[in-house]
Amino acid sequence: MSNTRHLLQASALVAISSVIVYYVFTAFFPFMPSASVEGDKILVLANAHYLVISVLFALIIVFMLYSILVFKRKEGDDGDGVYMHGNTPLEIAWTIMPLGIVVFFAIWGTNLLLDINSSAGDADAFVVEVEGRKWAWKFTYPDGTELASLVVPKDMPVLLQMESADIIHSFWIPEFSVKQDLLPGVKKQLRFTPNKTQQQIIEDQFERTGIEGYRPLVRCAEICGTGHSEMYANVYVMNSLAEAEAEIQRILNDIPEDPIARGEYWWSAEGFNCQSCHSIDGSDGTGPTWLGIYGREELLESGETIIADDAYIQESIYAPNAKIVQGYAANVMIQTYEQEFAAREADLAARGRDDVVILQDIIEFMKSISE
Ligand code: HEC
Ligand SMILES: [Cu+2]
Repeated sequence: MSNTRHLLQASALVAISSVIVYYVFTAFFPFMPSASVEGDKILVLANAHYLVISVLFALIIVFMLYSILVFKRKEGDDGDGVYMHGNTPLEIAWTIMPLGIVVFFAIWGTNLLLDINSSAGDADAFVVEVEGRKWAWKFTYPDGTELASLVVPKDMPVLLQMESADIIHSFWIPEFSVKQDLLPGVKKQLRFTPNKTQQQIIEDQFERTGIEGYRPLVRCAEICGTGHSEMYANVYVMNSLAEAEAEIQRILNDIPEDPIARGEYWWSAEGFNCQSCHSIDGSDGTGPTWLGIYGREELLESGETIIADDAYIQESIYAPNAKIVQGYAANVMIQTYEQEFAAREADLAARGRDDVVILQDIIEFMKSISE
């Protein structure tokens, strides 16, 4: 067989293998379906990477196997191989081509990053202030409402003004593809334009994984301590700005009527995420379990014991460092709940719900799991 025939044959095999490798890659490692304008652009770039990776993989494997199988030593052939010193055109080609590809991707990637981080649309953006802390997210909306969930409109640029209250956290919603670290004392921005509603995101995921009950979440992508895996928040993508504003009001007002259930709501990730440190099933966490807490005899760091009554619980929440439970650390629990409860109660009172006292709800809930 002539050299040209070999080359043509091997090239055809590379082409076929590339396609197969690409399909196997994308079947085994499918991308998260994108739900933002930025995510769509990033997916095109990521897909191009997959393509190049597939061709390179096929190129190496096919030429290697082809050489091993086709140029195998024939029976009785004891001669030396052809002596080759090098092949200058080939060497130039395999230097220039990869360099070209890498430079091409570098330019593409840089432009995309500049485009995604561009502040050009900020004037029309829906601005949300984000605070990350151990271990919860807090979102403050343009009208001042504070919530533990992120609500954004579809087809409108969203600008997040983000800061951490304690250590480094990282804001990540996988379906929007963008991610940004939050640093204490530094405002960081993150921009994205959602182009799918929450319902569409859920349907996409169901189609991809067959798993029911998926919901889009903000996650923390920086290992930030024991409660790291509990540091999440619900994401609601609404059809329009008006719907987003209505949804913020709905979430704010949509709290359980029964004080015990409401106490549990405040404990959960939708409320103040006390659950990231306090269990209600008796298991130990960063803080003591709430199971059986009401009326419990607590041994304090000071060596005293105290009965957990209303006054002690109130002090433990509003001034966490006043008394430290033995075996637990001071300065871990958030110190600002008094103000945060007051702010939430004011938001509720402004909408006619002046009956809600968060501290009382929490105590009622604690009593209900202390029988
Ligand atoms: C970042 C972790 C963390 C979060 C979040 C947190 N706590 Fe705590 N909490 C602690 C730690 C640690 C202690 C034990 C040290 C101490 O006594 O301050 C504690 C102690 C307490 C105690 C006293 C417990 C006892 O057994 O005597 C109460 C009550 C309490 N927390 C309520 C809350 C409430 C209510 C919330 C949510 C609004 C909350 N905590 C959120 C870490 C946390
Ligand atoms: Cu975190």
